[in-house]
Amino acid sequence: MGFLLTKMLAVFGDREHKVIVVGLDNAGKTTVLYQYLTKEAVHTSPTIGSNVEQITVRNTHFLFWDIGGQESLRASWYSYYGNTEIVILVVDSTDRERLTITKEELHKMLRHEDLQNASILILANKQDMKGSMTAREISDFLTLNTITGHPWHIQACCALTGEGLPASLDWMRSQIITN
Ligand code: G3D
Repeated sequence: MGFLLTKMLAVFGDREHKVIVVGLDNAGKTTVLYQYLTKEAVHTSPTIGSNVEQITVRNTHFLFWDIGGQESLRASWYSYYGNTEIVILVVDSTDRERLTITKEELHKMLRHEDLQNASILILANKQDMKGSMTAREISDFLTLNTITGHPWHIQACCALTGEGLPASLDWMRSQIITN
């Protein structure tokens, strides 16, 4: 089968592209996921364990794994890394105090061998809230400009209204088409 045909089947065919959604508890992971699913904000409860959802965006099938962010669960994030094509790191843009923890978790993930081919999408969530950090501030704090081995993108968003999320899906899809 020709390279082009193989590529087209991968992008537009039945293949599912694994996405893991990580971030500290309360960052908005579940709300983001359900917003992707329903285009409407839903009431959520803290993620326990993992939720898996399939979402199709213009014929590209994503399999989203929503991974719990509580401290006790973060130690097992690595067990979900195999075959991941995209990592979504959801950040609560109002949570200045825990941004250091997010930074450590991010750079630890980037070093993990199972994620060497993954693209990284950072969602600067809760932009609707007063005093939230801008995507630029979060980018500087997380030193995203030092990431050289992975394609990455930061997107400001509000998971409650969905603002910014369509653009994030477009970026994810562009990564699948590029790779
Ligand atoms: P998690 O899955 O990362 O633990 P959740 O986080 O999706 O459960 O969200 C945690 C809380 O943040 C929820 O509030 C949710 O409604 C809220 N939230 C998520 N995204 C946004 C956002 O963009 N803006 C605002 N203002 N709130 C958001 P509750 O009150 O249900 O705990």
